[in-house]
Amino acid sequence: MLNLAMVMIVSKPNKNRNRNTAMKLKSPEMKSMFGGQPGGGFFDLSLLKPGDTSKADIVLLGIPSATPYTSVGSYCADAPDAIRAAFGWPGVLNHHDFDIDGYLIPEGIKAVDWGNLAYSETDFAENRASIKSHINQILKMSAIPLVMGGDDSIPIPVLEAYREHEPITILQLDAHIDWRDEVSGETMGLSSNMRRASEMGWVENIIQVGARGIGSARPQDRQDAIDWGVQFFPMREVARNGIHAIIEAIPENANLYIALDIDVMDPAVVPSVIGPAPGGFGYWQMLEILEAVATRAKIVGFNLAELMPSADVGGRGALVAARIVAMVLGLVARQKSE
Ligand SMILES: [Mn+2]
Repeated sequence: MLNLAMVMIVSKPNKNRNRNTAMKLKSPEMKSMFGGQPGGGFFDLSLLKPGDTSKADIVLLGIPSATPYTSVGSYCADAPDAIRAAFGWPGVLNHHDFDIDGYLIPEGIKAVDWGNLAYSETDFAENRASIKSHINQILKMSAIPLVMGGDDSIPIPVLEAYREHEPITILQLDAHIDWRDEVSGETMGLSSNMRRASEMGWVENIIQVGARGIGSARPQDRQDAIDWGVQFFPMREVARNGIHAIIEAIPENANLYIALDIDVMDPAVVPSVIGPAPGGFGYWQMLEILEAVATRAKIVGFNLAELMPSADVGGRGALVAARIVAMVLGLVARQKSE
């Protein structure tokens, strides 16, 4: 009774005050303070069209959808734009980046943003063909593609594009191993990407980091991966032993493709995913991995998948995703300038 009375006494005036301030409160953004990003691409890079033929060292590409499961549709289609909107304003690339200790993109390196690929909600084979041909165009320009997905079906057609190029090693960062052969008859969906990759003759090694919890794999899926030669670093092991063994597992000077499902991050850091799993990476741990990887191997491609803006909390997940893409951009730019 006493508690209830206290609640009633304090809650009534507070309620009114909250309502009044809520009406007056505005929510300004940093990028508004410094000039917004009208028409700008990721981190205010030049925003071009997919397939633009101007020479670049690094091409960012938004791929909203590839082969969505029809049960859920293209639930990550808004992610590329959410990632672009999360950070950046005119001139920010002229600032000192404290996470990489210098300009994010060293002078002399040209990175561009191709915007988003068009996609169909019904013709998934057409989506895959378009993705493959655009990535192939980037590779033929001797540029490095950095892909902003989209659900995790996107790596399948992206990896297809490496067929005519040097053999690759894949570093998958994901709470889930994605070795299902099919789901409801769909073999090209988000739960099958590493199995499909394993069937590509130009994929030499697969290293999978971050698997955790339950719901990532059936025992036979995991066994098939081990029989193929996958080196697993489940999250429990990484939490206990650190990242050194992961880096050692990557062949030196390998052509490394990084397939990152943002659910590899802890849900407290990135809440905006369809399958949150407790116990994931923090921001600094992810940076340590990416930086160490960049000293070991040549990054030939990258994708970030599975950010679901509709489940985001105050844009927090999109902001972390944007910083991860930015760090990969910075690391690849440094490799290009060497
Ligand atoms: Mn996943």
